[in-house]
Amino acid sequence: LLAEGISEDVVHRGIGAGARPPPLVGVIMGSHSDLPTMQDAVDVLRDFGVPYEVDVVSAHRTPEKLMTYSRSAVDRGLQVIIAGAGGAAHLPGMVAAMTPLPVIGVPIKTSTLNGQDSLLSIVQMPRGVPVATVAIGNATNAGLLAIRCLCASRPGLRDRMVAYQLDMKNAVDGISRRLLE
Ligand code: RP5
Repeated sequence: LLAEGISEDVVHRGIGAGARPPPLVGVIMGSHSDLPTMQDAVDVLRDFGVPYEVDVVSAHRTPEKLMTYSRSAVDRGLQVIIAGAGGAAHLPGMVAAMTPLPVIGVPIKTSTLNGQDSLLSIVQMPRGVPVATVAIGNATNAGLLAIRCLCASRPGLRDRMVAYQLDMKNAVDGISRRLLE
């Protein structure tokens, strides 16, 4: 990944590597070209102090890697997977088919169809194989939703989410006050 121009800051794997805790959230994407969008999910996880890993896994170009990644996710300690893909965006659905973990899909905006293709590919899953789909390009919400999944059994993390929500409320209140002045 580093050779492909993805910063060391983003590649945060360290599975059992000592200093860093093992990742709880896996952030994957179909192509390096998805990183500018997916970086927002990474930023949210980092801001909340949630250990994560980042990798490029393509349903079409690296199908064997997709299978290995999905099948090993539970044993590696992952609890949520965020998967971004564009166009014929099969990645999130294929991952969901091969793991019991919650999968959050991020439809990447495309130049030809503005991401409508990605959205429909990801959201129209068959009954029994859910993918939680966020809005086109909204990897921030994917990060926040992953944290909300983890919140159920982590009171400290839940407190941070409540603080985040309060910050948003205060920001809106501040704007309203200024408008009324
Ligand atoms: C998808 O194809 C990727 O998720 C990406 O959004 C899209 C285009 O990939 P590149 O041709 O830019 O590598 O699989």
